[in-house]
Amino acid sequence: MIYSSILSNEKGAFALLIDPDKYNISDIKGLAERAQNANVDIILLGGSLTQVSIEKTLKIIRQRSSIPIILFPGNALQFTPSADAILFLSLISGRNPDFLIGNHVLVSQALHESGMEIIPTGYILIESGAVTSVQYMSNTMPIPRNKPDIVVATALAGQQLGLKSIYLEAGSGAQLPVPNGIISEVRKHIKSPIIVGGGIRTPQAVRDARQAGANMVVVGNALERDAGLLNELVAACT
Ligand code: 1GP
Repeated sequence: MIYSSILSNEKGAFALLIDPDKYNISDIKGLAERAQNANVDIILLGGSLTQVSIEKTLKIIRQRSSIPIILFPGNALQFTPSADAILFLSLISGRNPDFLIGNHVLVSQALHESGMEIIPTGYILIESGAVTSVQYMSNTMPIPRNKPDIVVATALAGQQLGLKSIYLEAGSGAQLPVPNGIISEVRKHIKSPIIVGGGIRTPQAVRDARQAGANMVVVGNALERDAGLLNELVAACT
């Protein structure tokens, strides 16, 4: 089980986010091999808006690496039964029913039949500068970055609803990552694993997120720009 073996582990987990639309096929092959050699813990697959097939991308990754692949779907169209697990995201910082229950209903039967591991996750968007793709596509308002009390209350409500992890999200390519103060406040109140991503570009930012209490740190955009950063980013996630 990915949840118990990786996500709730005391050791930090490093997740590489692959948005299929951001790479060409030969880049995906190279990145998967690089991730395998760098001991990346998890590959997250998905994006706010994907035109390229998730299934096709997943198969290419599988040919080059044995790293568990978790779906990180922007919507129900991104479901494919061949992944190892799915972050079943409820966008609890927002008030858009499509991302709280609508997409879930659309995919529930196929997900049930797949037998895939499901990781119910409270997805919390934090304001990070400019409007992000996830904010625009989900038509939800992120929580202001100077309101840790609202983030904590939202995370607590997610835990009380039975969600098994909390994802603090600044948005892909965010100008500013989730503030460390917010991560540490949530950590004080939440027993569930905390995933942090969005705008993390340096080993120091990975270390900061871990020290503040993140169980898993997600990086995508920085590696789209320079895949050569991968080894040092993974090494920082201890
Ligand atoms: C986005 O949290 C992820 O959903 C990763 O963000 O692409 O900015 O690393 P970046």
